[in-house]
Amino acid sequence: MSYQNITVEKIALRAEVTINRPAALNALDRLTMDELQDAFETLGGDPEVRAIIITGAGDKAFVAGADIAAMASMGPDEAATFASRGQDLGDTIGQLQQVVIAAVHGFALGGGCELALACDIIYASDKARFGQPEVKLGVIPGFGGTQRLARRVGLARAMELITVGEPIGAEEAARIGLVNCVIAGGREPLLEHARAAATKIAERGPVAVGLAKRAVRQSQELPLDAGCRLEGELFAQCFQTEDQQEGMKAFLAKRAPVFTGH
Ligand code: CO8
Repeated sequence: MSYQNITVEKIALRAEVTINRPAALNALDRLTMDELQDAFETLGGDPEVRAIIITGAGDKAFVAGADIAAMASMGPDEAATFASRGQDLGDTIGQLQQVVIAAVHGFALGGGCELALACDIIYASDKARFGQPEVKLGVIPGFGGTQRLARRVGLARAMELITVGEPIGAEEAARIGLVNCVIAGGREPLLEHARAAATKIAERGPVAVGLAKRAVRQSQELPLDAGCRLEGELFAQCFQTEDQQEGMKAFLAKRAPVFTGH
């Protein structure tokens, strides 16, 4: 997989996607969005990839937002197309069987914060800063931020972040539940933490991980009873798999399971 603005590396059942436009603080332009869409669709169909990490290159930013230079001359139609690129990418990440981990070091602003919010797990370095500053530019979040931020941190916090537009640091982001945890020491220790989690996920039953992700995500939109019914159906589906047989046999035989994803 060869791209201009991103790199994709596959190592031992996990993949790392790195947004690589450090001169523009990894801002998302059309090409970068298209490359991300292609990369996630391709990785989604790859049985050799069981967990995916997304991060930003360089020491300053995960992603400093959608590319303001590219957006400046857009009219409403072009803006709608651009936003739907972002929405499609968020949907793709949510629908992948693999868990997607955002490893955020430096700025995650606007579309960058929204990209992280579309992921399943967010780890932050102590130098991470999160924000939705769109109102400072006379626009609103367009990549799911008004929806996913409120669902993750609650209405009050989301309303403040989106209407005041000031960024928050990593510790505050952890305190309000925007990120899973904060890793001290900068980008490398953050990536090591994300890789360790991805490696553990890759050792689990891949069908089970995918169904668990679906159960958690899909039930966010459902009443409790419907969510529990969905969980029951997906739980039963696990019992059609070789991995269920293998996982339980291995436990009873006191050995490590070998999951194949079937
Ligand atoms: N877009 C384009 N270029 C950017 C962006 C950006 N979002 N952010 C930074 N850059 C560029 C700067 O223009 C600068 O370029 P140059 O060196 O050529 O002048 C370079 O990156 C370095 O940036 P700074 O010199 O500004 O670095 P500082 O350390 O002084 O400041 C900041 C860092 C605070 C991050 C600052 O760059 C900043 O405020 N950036 C803009 C942040 C922002 O407003 N983001 C939100 C954008 S709007 C948005 O994301 C809407 C999403 C909805 C649609 C999504 C659909 C996909």
